[in-house]
Amino acid sequence: MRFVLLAILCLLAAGTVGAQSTPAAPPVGILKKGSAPRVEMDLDEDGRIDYVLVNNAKGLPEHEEFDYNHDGAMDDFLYYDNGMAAREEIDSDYDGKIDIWVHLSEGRYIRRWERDLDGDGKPDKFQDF
Ligand SMILES: [Ca+2]
Ligand SMILES: [Ca+2]
Ligand SMILES: [Ca+2]
Repeated sequence: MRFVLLAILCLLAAGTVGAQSTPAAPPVGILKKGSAPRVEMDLDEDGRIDYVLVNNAKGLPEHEEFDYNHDGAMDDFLYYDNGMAAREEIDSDYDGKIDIWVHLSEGRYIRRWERDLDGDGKPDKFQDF
């Protein structure tokens, strides 16, 4: 479910990067190879950024951020390693502290997850796969 949403967001983000000919697109200069373009989107158009994509110098995704409840604070952070999703950190109760960590292998298989159950920002429970 989350990855379906992610795939949609990736498509949207890719569309934004590709739309360089429209006046609203960022200048071509900051998207050139070797730079680290940052894509910010306001998907619900409330004036607050709710999606961020940062690419590394090779043009591969470095990390993504999502604001799922649209309160202006990011709740889901996805970190990439060599262009593949490696770790996802989620603030599932929107209190500003990460409480779910998901470690991925090969960009999509869940290798391990951790949960913070008492709200101290540190994992208390984990499961390896
Ligand atoms: Ca928004
Ligand atoms: Ca939020
Ligand atoms: Ca939390």
